[in-house]
Amino acid sequence: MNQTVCAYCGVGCKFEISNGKLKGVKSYPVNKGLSCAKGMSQIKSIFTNRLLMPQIRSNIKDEFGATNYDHAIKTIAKKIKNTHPQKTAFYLSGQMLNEDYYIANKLAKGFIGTPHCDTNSRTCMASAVVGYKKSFGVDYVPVRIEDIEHANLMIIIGANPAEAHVVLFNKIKKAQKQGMKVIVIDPRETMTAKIADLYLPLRAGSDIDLLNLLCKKLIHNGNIDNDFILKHSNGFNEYKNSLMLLDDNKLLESTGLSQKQFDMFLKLWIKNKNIITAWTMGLNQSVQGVDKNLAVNNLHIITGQINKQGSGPFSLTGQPNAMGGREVGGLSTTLAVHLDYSKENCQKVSKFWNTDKLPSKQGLTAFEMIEAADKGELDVLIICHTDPVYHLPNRHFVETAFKKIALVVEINAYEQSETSKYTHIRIPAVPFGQKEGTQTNLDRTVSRVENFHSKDGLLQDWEIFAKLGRALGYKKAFDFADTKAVFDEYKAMTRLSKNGHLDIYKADYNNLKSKPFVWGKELYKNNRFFTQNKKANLFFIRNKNLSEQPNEKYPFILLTGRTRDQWHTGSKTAQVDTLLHHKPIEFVEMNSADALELDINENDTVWAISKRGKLKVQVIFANINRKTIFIPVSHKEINYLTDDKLDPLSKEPDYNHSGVRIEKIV
Ligand SMILES: Nc1nc2c(c(=O)[nH]1)N[C@H]1C(S)=C(S)[C@@H](COP(=O)(O)OP(=O)(O)OC[C@H]3O[C@@H](n4cnc5c(=O)[nH]c(N)nc54)[C@H](O)[C@@H]3O)O[C@H]1N2
Ligand SMILES: Nc1nc2c(c(=O)[nH]1)N[C@H]1C(S)=C(S)[C@@H](COP(=O)(O)OP(=O)(O)OC[C@H]3O[C@@H](n4cnc5c(=O)[nH]c(N)nc54)[C@H](O)[C@@H]3O)O[C@H]1N2
Ligand code: SF4
Ligand SMILES: [Mo]
Repeated sequence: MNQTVCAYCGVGCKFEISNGKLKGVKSYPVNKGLSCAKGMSQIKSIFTNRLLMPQIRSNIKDEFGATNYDHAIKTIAKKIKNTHPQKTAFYLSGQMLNEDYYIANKLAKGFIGTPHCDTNSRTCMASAVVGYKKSFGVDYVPVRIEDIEHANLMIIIGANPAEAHVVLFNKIKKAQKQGMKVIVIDPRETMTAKIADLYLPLRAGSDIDLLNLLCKKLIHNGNIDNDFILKHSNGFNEYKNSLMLLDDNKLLESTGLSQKQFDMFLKLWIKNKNIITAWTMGLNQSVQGVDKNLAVNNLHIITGQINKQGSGPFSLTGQPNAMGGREVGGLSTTLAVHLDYSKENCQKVSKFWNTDKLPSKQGLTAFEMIEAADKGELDVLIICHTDPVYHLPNRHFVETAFKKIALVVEINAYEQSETSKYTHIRIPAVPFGQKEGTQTNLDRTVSRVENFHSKDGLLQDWEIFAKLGRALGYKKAFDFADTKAVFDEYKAMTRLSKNGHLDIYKADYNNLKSKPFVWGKELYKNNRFFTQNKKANLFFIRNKNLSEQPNEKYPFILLTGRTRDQWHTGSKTAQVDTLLHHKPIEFVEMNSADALELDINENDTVWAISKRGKLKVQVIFANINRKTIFIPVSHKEINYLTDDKLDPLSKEPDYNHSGVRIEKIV
């Protein structure tokens, strides 16, 4: 019987297909038979709303005309050949399979010779990547899903797994029944917060203050692991000395929490033996995203809550293969297989790919590409499996910049992307159900994705990139018999990673069907980290309040995020009737006291307005902090409002903290 892995969230549930329905696979260790409504609904979206024909136009004001793969690819190849490599960019996606990602990265960096090959994971996980690398020396999530069964306390900060990682949430609830305590830290009382043993409605953007206060108290009270600190960490004294200078009252005041709430938090930490802290976009998507990650890592280092069963800093990956993309090297800040740009790494990779085209320095990140386009520095942009006009911040600016790119190519399986309005060539790809390969879930489990329908004459993403590679003259480098051949080349390449830590080379494509492979199982054995002296790094950080601050004109802070049954733009989920009942697509959560002051009732349609743009939303009353609102990303126009500040290191956007006002429509 055919089995495959879900194409939505990073949990990576395995399904079997029986009688035309998807069903969770009981024997699969990740989901053990569980699945969610959105995941199961995918069977209905395979053939709905599909892009089936290559399309072309020379001007975005014109209608598209039908074309074929050969002509579309030849046109793109011709343009790339006549363009300086630095003016060509690729924008990929954490929803691509490893093989699709590998070929796109190989083509962009290895043969076209552009370093500008980034992915939408930049908007998602980049802060976690930089945080892990700074603290532990390598991009490695040191917690597995099964650790939850062994934890005594789970802190969920800036994440809403009840809606975003449903099956993981079920596991959390199950562990809670067995005695694990749950703390949820979020400015909104989310579906996740509703089950918490302790819910802390902290003020948006104050997480660093809260975590610094906790660390300060733990050090002060002696609730730290001195042995671990001494043997396995760097920089404790500097860290501690700086931390001790912070004012407790100011830290607490910044969080908006009461002394009693904080004391309960501290008490729960001290009382529990094994602790996991899990986070997602509430920390990552911030102008201080890396610092917020470091704040969590610091906490786990000083308490030795890492590298032991049931503990650790657990960044929850959002997209199904964002982890795989990081491994392959899809971020423009890495080259390939966890190798950063350096002379030595470039030589290794050039030799492996047998090319002399490799760029020597890292390239533009997602939003930087838009800034470059705006300055007229980008002539070709190839987009695959993502919708940047929808998802990048400050959309009016993004749209203006897109209009300045001579050739925008979009590879998509479905119709109605926002980006297609700015596209010259659209190329259809086969989606989940028709494509095959491998993907890596949020806890480093590599699994086989199988197809259960034929491709009906269409191509899978990697086949499109390989065809383009051949059209550019690189026949040998892009001559692959099948997806397995791509995987085999990729896995061989993982041997180049630092001491072979990314040990995917041990996996076997065929065996992955029945048995998933977990990479890096031995990585932090004996608490040896991947930094120069094998110790974890502590960094003193402070909250610099760099996000847009509310003011008289824009008194609210806008938070944005997920609802359970919709997947981003909804090119698949919004087509399935049964998924439209859970929550509306375009709403705003408001505190009823704020609404009352503005004479707004529940269900009223209002304007949400920021410095950058405005949109219409329907009001829902919710238990959310005063002067804070939430609009889901299922509202396709969400990013007309959002701020385009970026974290200086990870370049991840500050999606969660834009200043807005609400106006009643009369
Ligand atoms: N149903 C569904 N599931 C999905 C997705 C989807 O589109 N739909 N997308 C997937 C992807 S790509 C991702 S990245 C993940 C995202 O997974 P999550 O990050 O868990 O989902 P979000 O809804 O973005 O939740 C972020 C939470 O952070 C809170 N928050 C905002 N600002 C702050 C802050 O300053 N401090 C704290 N402590 N909290 C804050 C928000 O109120 C929100 O509850 O979901 C994945 N799963
Ligand atoms: N305001 C705000 N903005 C955000 C976020 C936020 O929290 N707030 N979150 C950010 C994050 S974390 C993320 S991950 C992004 C997500 O943003 P996007 O990646 O833009 O959103 P999706 O709708 O998932 O886009 C996936 C696209 O791939 C297409 N597709 C589906 N299957 C296939 C296939 O097999 N092949 C190809 N080629 N295409 C396919 C779909 O039709 C769709 O157009 O949004 C980011 N933007
Ligand atoms: S929890 Fe995530 S991986 Fe599992 S079925 Fe739902 S969307 Fe798919
Ligand atoms: Mo994401």
